[in-house]
Amino acid sequence: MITLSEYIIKKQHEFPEATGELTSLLGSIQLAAKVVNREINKAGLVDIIGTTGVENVQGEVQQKMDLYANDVFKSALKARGEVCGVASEEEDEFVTFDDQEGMNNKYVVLMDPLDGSSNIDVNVSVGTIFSIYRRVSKIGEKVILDDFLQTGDKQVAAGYVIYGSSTMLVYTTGFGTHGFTCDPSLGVFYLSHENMQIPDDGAMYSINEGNYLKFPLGVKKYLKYCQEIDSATKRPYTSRYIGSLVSDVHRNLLKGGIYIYPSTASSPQGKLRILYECNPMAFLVEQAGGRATDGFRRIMEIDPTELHQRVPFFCGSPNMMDKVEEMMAEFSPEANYFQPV
Ligand code: AMP
Ligand code: P6P
Repeated sequence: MITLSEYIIKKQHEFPEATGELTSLLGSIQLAAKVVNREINKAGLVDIIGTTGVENVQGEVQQKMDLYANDVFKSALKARGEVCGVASEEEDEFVTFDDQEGMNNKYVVLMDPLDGSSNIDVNVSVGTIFSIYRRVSKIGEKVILDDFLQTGDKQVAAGYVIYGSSTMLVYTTGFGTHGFTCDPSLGVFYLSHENMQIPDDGAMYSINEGNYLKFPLGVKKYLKYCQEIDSATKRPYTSRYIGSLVSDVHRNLLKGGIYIYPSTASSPQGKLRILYECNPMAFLVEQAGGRATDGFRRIMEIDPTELHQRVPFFCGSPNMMDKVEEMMAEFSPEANYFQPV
């Protein structure tokens, strides 16, 4: 039973030149995850559920847990002293660690500190998503926006924490996707899912079908395909949608499946943010043998232009991705994306 900390250090030794900065950074994320996990597990007992009444830059009402998780991860990252800046779903602008120590660091972190947090009040799984890059600006100077606006294939590491029936931390540094389960009696993450591999095929699809009328034509055609009766291809598939990206993708990673948050007529760019939701999840799923696109383009090749930029997000088993993209390609992007309600 190898712990997460032991595993991270073991992997560091495969890089003789490594200084230990990434190891230390990953350790600070692990610590923050344990602190957030402790509060989530008693959210009903302390005044930390419900909303703050404040809207974030996304126009979404911030949950008290959103802000709590955001502060815990920011503080852990700053205290550990390995990053020069942080971007977060809960922060309008990126956060600069502008003391000299901070400016001398070479990594930046982007995060969704608590994804799906509206589920907290109803005791449904939520998650944290993180993405780590090397800065592109000069070490010793303040971090700049370009340090965050990098394509997903430049990620050094990415991962998520799922606060579910058990708490897991799943991460990749480009050499496979690996899952660690927390033993709550010790507060220690142990390796439980080494080198996760998503099944090539699945029989489960995750999408908010309430938006059906606004979906692109290609998505509508794919949903009908999923619902047709064809025992040879295990259809009709099962519809499973938790309203928590981390939970839906984690289940699909293990069982096979596809998660789709497409553009809709009212939200042409979809809902999910490329930098701290889609890119890290795409990295993890690709490292597990799956695929992630916007229906046409590989997510990790899309050049981001804004910190909170949204993209349509299709992610999952490769054969299911092939099928939905085949149907998306039958329609022009205009017909696909701006189909009147
Ligand atoms: P560092 O000097 O600690 O910033 O590490 C330099 C590079 O080595 C990192 O950007 C990674 O590409 C790799 N590396 C270092 N430590 C680890 C680790 N614990 N796990 C995976 N890759 C690592
Ligand atoms: P909808 C949570 O707000 C989230 O960002 C993802 O975790 C989740 O999959 C999606 O949005 C749910 O959005 O519009 O279906 O409620």
